[in-house]
Amino acid sequence: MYSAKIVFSILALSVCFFNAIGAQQMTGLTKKAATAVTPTTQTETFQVLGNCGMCKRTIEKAATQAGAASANWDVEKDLLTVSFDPAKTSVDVIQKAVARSGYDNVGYKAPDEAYNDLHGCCQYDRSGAPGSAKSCGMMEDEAPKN
Ligand SMILES: [Cu+2]
Repeated sequence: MYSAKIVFSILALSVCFFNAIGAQQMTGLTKKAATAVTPTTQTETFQVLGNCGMCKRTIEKAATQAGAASANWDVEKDLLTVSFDPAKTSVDVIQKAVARSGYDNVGYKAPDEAYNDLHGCCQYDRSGAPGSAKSCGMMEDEAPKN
């Protein structure tokens, strides 16, 4: 009789114990989920016309100066992929900056002065046909490295 009582109380105790652990794990999980939401990064890909490796550096520099955390321009596809914190910048701001550096893109057309200031081989075909003029593809190795 006596031992049965002990067994029962041990059982009851262990149930309480495991419930307590379960509750702790739950709160730990919800806390983690709440903090993980804070840093947001948005990634967008859009068309930017250009010719070569020199264009690539100018376009990517304009995008990062406009607040992009990372920028990668694909010379073959004429596509710029940017990732950024939407609290700090936007696709619109980045596209404007890229246009101001001389490169037509889906959002904005570059000012003529900016386009004319580009290196001769970087003066891409403005007709909009992607990849239509890779006139300085062979000069990529000679382009100045910054
Ligand atoms: Cu170029």
